[in-house]
Amino acid sequence: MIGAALMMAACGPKAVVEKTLSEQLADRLQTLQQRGYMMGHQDDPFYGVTWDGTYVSAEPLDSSDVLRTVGDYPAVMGFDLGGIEMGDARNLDSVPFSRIHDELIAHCERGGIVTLSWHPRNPRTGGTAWDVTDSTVVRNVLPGGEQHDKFQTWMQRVGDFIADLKTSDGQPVPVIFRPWHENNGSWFWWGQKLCTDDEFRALWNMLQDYLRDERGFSNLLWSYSPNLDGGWTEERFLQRYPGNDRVTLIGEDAYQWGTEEDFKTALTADLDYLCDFAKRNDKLFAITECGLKNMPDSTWWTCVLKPIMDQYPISYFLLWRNYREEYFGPAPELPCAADFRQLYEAENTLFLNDIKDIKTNNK
Ligand code: BMA
Repeated sequence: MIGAALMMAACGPKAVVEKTLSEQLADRLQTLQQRGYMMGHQDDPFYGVTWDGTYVSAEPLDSSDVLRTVGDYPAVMGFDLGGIEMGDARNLDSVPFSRIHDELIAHCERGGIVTLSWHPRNPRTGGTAWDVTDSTVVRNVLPGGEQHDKFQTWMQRVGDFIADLKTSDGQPVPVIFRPWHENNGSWFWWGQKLCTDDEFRALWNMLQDYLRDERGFSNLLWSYSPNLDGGWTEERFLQRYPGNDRVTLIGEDAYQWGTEEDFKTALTADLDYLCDFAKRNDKLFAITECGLKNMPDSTWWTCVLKPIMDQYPISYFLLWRNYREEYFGPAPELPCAADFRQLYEAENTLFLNDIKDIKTNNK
């Protein structure tokens, strides 16, 4: 699906066609999608509903609420870089970056797939990513803006973290990279009402040009994921879409915050549009974040989410983190555990053991 990078062999008459790591990952995702959709979980190995492997110790506990519930790891693990831009030792959720580095590589080495998001601080006010008090932030980090130099340092720190993501044999780890997410909402400083469409695209391009071209990272598979909208039209979606040459996977973050009916209606409408867009444009599609906070409905996965997902070609869905007061995934102690086991048993839901025979290079 994705054009191969042509590389001439140093010697010999034949041209050797070699795919970049991100192209190989895209092929792997395509192949796996024939089997079903993968289950993903944010911050899976760091902490859970009843345990904490982050604050107590920087040492891995080899735990995971998904593993504890069904006996297998998620196929996809998500991690967040928020705080790396400040040079912090821990991310915005107190996970040491050294652990993020180690667990990300460990998951890749055990045959899993990894995705990185980034909730950078507000470079103008010093507040969090959610500080939307100033609508000139994006303009100011672009070239010529007051915060541009500072933001270059921030991008460099992201780049340095990515440069270190190598397996024990020195191979870079392929990563689904998902910056500037939920940009159609206005709760992040890069959101809909906080910058113009052109400013948003310039922000996307600046980061991508830096990481992809200047730093030369060909292991990043770029993912564009706005938030659940319920009313996508081609015109609306394309407003901020960075372009087919800049994106390999599209998706959206889809939480149920209101009623089940409203969620089902909105998600179905969105998947109708987005999956069609993905097909027409040769893109992968994923539900890049999702969940029902603290799971008041113990059959939500099999009665609400799964019946919808079953109707579409979806690469993966990623449940958000299991933090004590705010959890979106399963745990054996929760009433939703039985339902999650049913989800796990389904033929078309893929966990780590269902995907590890297909390697990134499809060997
Ligand atoms: C949000 C919440 C926050 C968290 C952030 C980054 O959705 O879970 O508590 O800090 O994601 O992980």
